[in-house]
Amino acid sequence: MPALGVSVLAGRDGRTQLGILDPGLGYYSQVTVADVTDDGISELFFNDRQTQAALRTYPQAELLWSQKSERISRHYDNPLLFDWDRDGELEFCICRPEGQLVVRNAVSGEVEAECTFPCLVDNDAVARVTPTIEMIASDINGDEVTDLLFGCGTKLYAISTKTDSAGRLRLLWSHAFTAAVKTPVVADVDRDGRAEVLIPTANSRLHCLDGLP
Ligand SMILES: [Ca+2]
Ligand SMILES: [Ca+2]
Ligand SMILES: [Ca+2]
Ligand SMILES: [Ca+2]
Repeated sequence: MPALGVSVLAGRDGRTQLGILDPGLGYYSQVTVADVTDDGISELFFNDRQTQAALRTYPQAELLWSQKSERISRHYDNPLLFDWDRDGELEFCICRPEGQLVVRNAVSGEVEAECTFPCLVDNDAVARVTPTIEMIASDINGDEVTDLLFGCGTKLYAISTKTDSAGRLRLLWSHAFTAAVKTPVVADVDRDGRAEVLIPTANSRLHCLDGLP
């Protein structure tokens, strides 16, 4: 079982509690934790530019699975976990630079689905939407299907994970800003029971959009 280059620090004083190093594996990404094996212990997920991996952290650090074959977007490297097929279990999702969403089984790492992002006409050019910032998952229109929100340059896109017969994801809406958008959050800020999207932009503004189209 190969080791990972991981250090886990204690929250109380920042001392290293768990440190494993394998210089051959260049994991460098944001991490996410979730208990996907239902044993009460969280697993740690990586989404490096060339490697996706899940790590057990207790009672000892070891690899749950690792996949090195995907070439993913260099802009988007947060490990995104959400219940893709609404069966109560989380899936691990990544983006490919050619505009594809790859859905992996979070326990085994196996690919469960590959979907295509919608094509959009922008300035008379047809292009696939590809995130340039971290994507988040949330049901913003209340239809109990998880939606994906991400920025691409100065535009924010909301995409349903419901696919059509060709495996394409459906655009819910997009919104253009005058400056580059950063990672949004979803919250019911006016307490009307419906989600809003809060999104910062590079011109030091915070915008609030209705989650519904
Ligand atoms: Ca677990
Ligand atoms: Ca699931
Ligand atoms: Ca939805
Ligand atoms: Ca609201």
